Amino acid sequence: MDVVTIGESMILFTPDTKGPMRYKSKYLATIAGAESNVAIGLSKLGHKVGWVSRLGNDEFGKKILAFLRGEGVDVSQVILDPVNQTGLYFKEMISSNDVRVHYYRRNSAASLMKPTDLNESYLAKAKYLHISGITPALNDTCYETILKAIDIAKRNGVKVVFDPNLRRKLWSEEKAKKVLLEITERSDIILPGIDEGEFLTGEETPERIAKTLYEIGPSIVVLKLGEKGAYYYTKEENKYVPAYPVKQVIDPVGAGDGFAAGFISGLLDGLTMYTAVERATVIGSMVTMVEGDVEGLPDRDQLNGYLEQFNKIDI
Ligand code: KDG
Repeated sequence: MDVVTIGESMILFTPDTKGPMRYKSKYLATIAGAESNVAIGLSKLGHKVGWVSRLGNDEFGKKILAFLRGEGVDVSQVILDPVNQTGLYFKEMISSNDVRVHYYRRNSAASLMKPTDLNESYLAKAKYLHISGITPALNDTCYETILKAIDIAKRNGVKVVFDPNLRRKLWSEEKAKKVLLEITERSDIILPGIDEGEFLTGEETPERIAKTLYEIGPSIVVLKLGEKGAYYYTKEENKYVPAYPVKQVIDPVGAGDGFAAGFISGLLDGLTMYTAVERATVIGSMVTMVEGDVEGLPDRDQLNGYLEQFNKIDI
């Protein structure tokens, strides 16, 4: 595997029209989950990716499994839980700038992941382990699973890529900060949004946030700055990378996962740091122009086709 990622995927219900959900009766059912979004993004770009999780042994669990398999993600490590159900999530679109997320995932199958679920030899063979701050927020056993996965990665020279993905609905700020900093310390690469960077460091400018995170542990810090692009910080260099213009934001959820997929893909392809971050910003922006978490993730042809309009081929 090039990349192994661990986390919960859910059935995503989106009402057919914008407005408060209390007035909605028709929903589209698709699949979402930060880590599997990244897995799909990488697979579409031609990389070998495995997704580790638990799903309910129910119709929704089977739908998620079939979807990920169809997108070329290896699901051999997914455990089907006969007792606990697959989690659900609703995306209430009040407007394009006001998207509200509602979770129905307490005691879901994935929230009961535990360290013994991990297959050490499977993780050990990956080049990158991608994890996010959502999984440790789900449950203490999920937190322990993530710590064990990091231990396995460290022992086997697998690089840990961490997206803090702060989800305030899932835990207290105090606990989130403690755990996210603990994982930051043990990660090789961190990909926070600017707000998450501020939350973790107490700093305000991209330069100071990135430097502070770098000093905590990761050797590569890439800060996502939304429509302003990104800023990265490594031992060798630190630079701003501008974003490509977005015609119209249809649905911003999942952009960070597209960013992560683009960046990891760039590293796997041996791009320079600048160009890998550029690929990340491009894919992040492509995701925002399509409704759904994963539907805007491009394959190679779509990525190159999109870049051609900016006269830029192959980033
Ligand atoms: O990054 C997108 C995710 O937020 C979405 O897919 C749902 O995984 C999800 C979560 O826990 O918020």
